[in-house]
Amino acid sequence: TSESTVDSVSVNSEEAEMVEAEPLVKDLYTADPSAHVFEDKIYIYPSHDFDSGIPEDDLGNHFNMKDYHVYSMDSVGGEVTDHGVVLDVEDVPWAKRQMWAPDAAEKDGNYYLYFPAKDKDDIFRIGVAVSDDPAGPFKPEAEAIKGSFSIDPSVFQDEDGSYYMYFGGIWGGQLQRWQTGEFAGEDTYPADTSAALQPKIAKLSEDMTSFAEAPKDVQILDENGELLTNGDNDRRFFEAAWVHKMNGKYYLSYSTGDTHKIVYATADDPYGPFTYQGVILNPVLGWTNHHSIVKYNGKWYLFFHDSSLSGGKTYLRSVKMTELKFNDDGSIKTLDAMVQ
Ligand code: FUB
Repeated sequence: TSESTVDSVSVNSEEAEMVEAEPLVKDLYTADPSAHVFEDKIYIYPSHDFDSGIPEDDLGNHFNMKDYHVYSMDSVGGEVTDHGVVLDVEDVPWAKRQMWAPDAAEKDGNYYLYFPAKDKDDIFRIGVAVSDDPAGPFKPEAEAIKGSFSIDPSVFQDEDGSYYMYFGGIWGGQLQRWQTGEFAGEDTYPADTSAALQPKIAKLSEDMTSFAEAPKDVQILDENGELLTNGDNDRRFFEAAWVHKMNGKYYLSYSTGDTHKIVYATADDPYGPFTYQGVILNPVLGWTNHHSIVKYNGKWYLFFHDSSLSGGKTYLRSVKMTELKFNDDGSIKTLDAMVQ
């Protein structure tokens, strides 16, 4: 196994390419990087980690973030500009705490920052804030997106001009509490041999600030066309859904959570069904693994995080980037991030 593992690893890491990447930001802790190319620059929309003193637990209460910064780069390897605080939880009327992994999208010269946070009842919802500048600051809508729940929104713009939000996360992300469509007071999960909980998809409305449809399940199938099961911890969805499109194929990548990998599945339609393909990134230093994938100047890049700068503290992470490579058949080459 690789020295970067924090738990058991079922993939053969001899097949993985080792990458050495420096933190892009060293004066703050940053995580969950959602990268986009806007106005010919790379913009990164990460979580902003800090030590709030809350002890670690399985619900992620130690991830107690309260604001977002935006970063930009004019070129790969170039200077990283910090655009400062672009949204603070104090300025979001409906939100109470835990500003987790955000994403951004552009439409008609406006920029939309999508973010999860717990509301006054400690239920995760997804909000949106708007700016005419990709670097913000962003003005939040007064209410969370109607019908939204759980965490980790990512917005994919298809070639036909449609925008879709993928979202959801189990354990602390509360997706397991929405199985009936209503918020349940306690956690229940499917049996290990039953279908796993799926990420959600909802098409966005023309104005980008609401869902145009009720969220639907995104099915992830195994090689036999069966839904991945809840007990298949090495492959089933946990959190951090991201979609990119290459050569007409939709690639859904996500974190397997308690097995700490970024894996992917492919489909011919944004709604799926997706078929599991393999591992993109083996476990990194720290419990969480969260990424984005973006094309810039003809090359694909993986943005990810690890806890190397904080010496392994899971709630103090740093964003990194590396080139992502594909095989001729469109499959993705597996990476291992070196522990530094
Ligand atoms: O950063 C807080 C949470 O940790 C994110 O929302 C998850 O994806 C995980 O990275």
